[in-house]
Amino acid sequence: MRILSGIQPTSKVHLGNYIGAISLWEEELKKHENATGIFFIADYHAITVPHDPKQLKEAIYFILATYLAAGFNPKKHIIFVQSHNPDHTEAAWIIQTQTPIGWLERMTQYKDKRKKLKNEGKSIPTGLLTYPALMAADILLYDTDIVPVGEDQRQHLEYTREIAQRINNTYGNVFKLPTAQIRKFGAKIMDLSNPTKKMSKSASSYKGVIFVTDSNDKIYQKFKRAVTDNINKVQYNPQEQPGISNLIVILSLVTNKPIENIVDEYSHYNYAKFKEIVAQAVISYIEPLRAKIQEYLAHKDMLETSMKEGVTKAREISTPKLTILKRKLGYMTI
Ligand code: AQP
Repeated sequence: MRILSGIQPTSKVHLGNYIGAISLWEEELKKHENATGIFFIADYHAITVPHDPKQLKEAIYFILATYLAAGFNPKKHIIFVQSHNPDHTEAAWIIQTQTPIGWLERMTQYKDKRKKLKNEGKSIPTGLLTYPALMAADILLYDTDIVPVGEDQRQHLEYTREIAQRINNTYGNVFKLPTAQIRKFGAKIMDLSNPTKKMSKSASSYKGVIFVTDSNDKIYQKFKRAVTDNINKVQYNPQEQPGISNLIVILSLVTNKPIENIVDEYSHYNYAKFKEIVAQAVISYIEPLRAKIQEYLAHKDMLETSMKEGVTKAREISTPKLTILKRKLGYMTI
């Protein structure tokens, strides 16, 4: 049983990435005791939008330090940097050639990011369109069973299954079909200052984005200014009270209490007091994690050794799979 997922080093990890994705990886590993976790740093995905080369390396170290701080053991699991394994880009090329272009053009994330770049007067990188083919390669090369992700990746996972099926139908069985694992609550943590928008690394302002590196005071201030409504009742009602409902979901995930219990406990609180409770709970959740990340970042030599060992283990799985794919397509493999 293999559980695979990744994060792009486009900037620091935010609360949405952490409680929407990383904590779900932990839960999945707990559920499937003998599973191998394959967790990578999706650095080739990070250049599908304009990026700063000076910051890429630091962001890669940061994501790796976050994985280790979250408790994923690199001796037991496989933790590596995507660009260290060329099998991904090679398989992605083949997968792209088998993908009807309309399948990629209809992807919501492509349409949203394209619109944003256009509005900023920037050109649209082709990689933004072909990104899902690379993501399919990331997953399919490892005979992955489960892919724990946030809601925004659902469509890419559906495409991954469709293209795997299409290649299997055309060339014979090559790929295992993976299953997406998406949270019922918390699959889409919203921006605190704009609760109808996803909390995102590429937000135009970070007023409503909680980074795991934010100081306690900054976290407190961001929650204090979180946008709510004038209904003035703490209740779970995402349509009419997206801000308060988002805070309820966040509190539920960081305290591991069901939504109903949170609502029962706090329904009589005023918003200012409730925001304080959520801020304190998030600070208690993030503080130890932030300290561990800093400890790992102080030992870059150790992080580099871990990356090297991780990619060796990754290639033991991905290279034979790529060879099978190439043979099925009629290539000579030597
Ligand atoms: N707001 C979110 N709520 C829940 N899950 C989320 N994820 C991202 N945002 C939220 C999940 O985190 C994992 C890693 O995401 P990613 O780094 O691949 O990039 P992304 O999905 O595109 O996230 P961002 O932060 O919005 O990055 P940018 O702005 O660079 O695009 C994924 O499992 C994702 O679903």
